Amino acid sequence: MRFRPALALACALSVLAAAAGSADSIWDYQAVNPDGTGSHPLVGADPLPENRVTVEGVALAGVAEILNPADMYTIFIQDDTSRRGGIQVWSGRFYQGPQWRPAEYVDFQAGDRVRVTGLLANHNGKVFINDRHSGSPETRFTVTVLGHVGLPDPELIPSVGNCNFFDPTRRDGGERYQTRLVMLHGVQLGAGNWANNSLLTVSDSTGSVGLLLSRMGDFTGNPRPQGAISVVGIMDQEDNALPYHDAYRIWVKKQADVAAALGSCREVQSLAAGESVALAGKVVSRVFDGHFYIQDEGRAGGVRVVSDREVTAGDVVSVMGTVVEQDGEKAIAARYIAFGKTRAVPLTVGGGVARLSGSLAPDGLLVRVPGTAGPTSQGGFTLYEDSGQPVAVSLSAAAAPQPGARVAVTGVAVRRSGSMELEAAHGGDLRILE
Ligand SMILES: [Ca+2]
Repeated sequence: MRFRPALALACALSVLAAAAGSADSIWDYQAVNPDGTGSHPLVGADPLPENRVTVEGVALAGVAEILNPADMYTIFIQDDTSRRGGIQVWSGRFYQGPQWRPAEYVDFQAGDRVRVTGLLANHNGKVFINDRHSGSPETRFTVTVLGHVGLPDPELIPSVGNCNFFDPTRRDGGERYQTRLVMLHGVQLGAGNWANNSLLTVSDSTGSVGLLLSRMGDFTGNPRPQGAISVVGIMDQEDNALPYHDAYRIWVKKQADVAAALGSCREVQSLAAGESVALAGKVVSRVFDGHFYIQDEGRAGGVRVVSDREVTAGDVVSVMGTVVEQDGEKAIAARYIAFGKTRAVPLTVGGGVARLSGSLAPDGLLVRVPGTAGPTSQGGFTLYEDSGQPVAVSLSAAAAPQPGARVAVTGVAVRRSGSMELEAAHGGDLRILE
């Protein structure tokens, strides 16, 4: 057969294209089994050159912002080409001995775009890249700083109940946000020391989740926040027993990433300059050079935001920053702006939904209803509300609770054939009450 260079080139290109097209994303590497371990075939694969993966993204913290670089090296990488996916990279001095730190583990800053090539492994609910706890150069990962793009905008998590449970489909829950920069607004701080390396909790009406203060942070000696707070940090999981369904936490870098959570824009006017504050789900009204205005959706008030971020009238944003005075008015100098989301906390209907009708009926609304589990049925169960009335609950991806269990069901209230039903999306919508 005659050699046909054009065809050979075309074949080579198509092979290359196929290889490029099949390159998996960080999100693909993070896919989970029902027990929370990684399901990608390269997770835990033999330490061979062909089993190494290459990922790129933005470092969410600098080399000395989270763990002590004298003992550990870690990068939290967020996929900046997609709205989903992040991966941690980790090595410890203990396993590397006197070679610490190997030359491959270079310095980097928060906001640097990095490329890492290495081996995937499971770690307590995360698929990460590590050196397999070996000092061998063959298992080391390599890190390249590609440039500096700055931190991504955090993503507002609608409520604690959206991030404190395991959803293997990753449409919601901790896996949806894992190893990405996130914001929680309007949460209460639980018990525990306000100090570096302290693990606390934050909660709202939908549940609680961990809050880990960075070992290398500036929390020790700074005042413990009071009242409702807003936090920006890295969504993380550290569950030391299978199944890896629990122990989600927001890993916060600095005191400045925690602020008083305000409800309305107007509240800024009564605060002193220098206070850290946050507002969630506000509407951009007008944009000027170096600042813009946001207002409450109900138009109760508005406030200036000092920021060069590109926004457009009508954008919904959440803002965290410091109260300043500018041109004679109180404003927020933005440290973070989260785009396009608002808080979506279910309406708690303590007396039940079955009795509500007409203009009071919460048709199509997300509600949270406490009650007692009754008999299971095809695709769901009956909930006996505290009023004594039965309501059908449909579960698309969760097992029904034991009859007699005290539960709170979150779901969309829908009217079918004249009676109200609750449609729950996932296991996080079903909480057993103590
Ligand atoms: Ca996980």
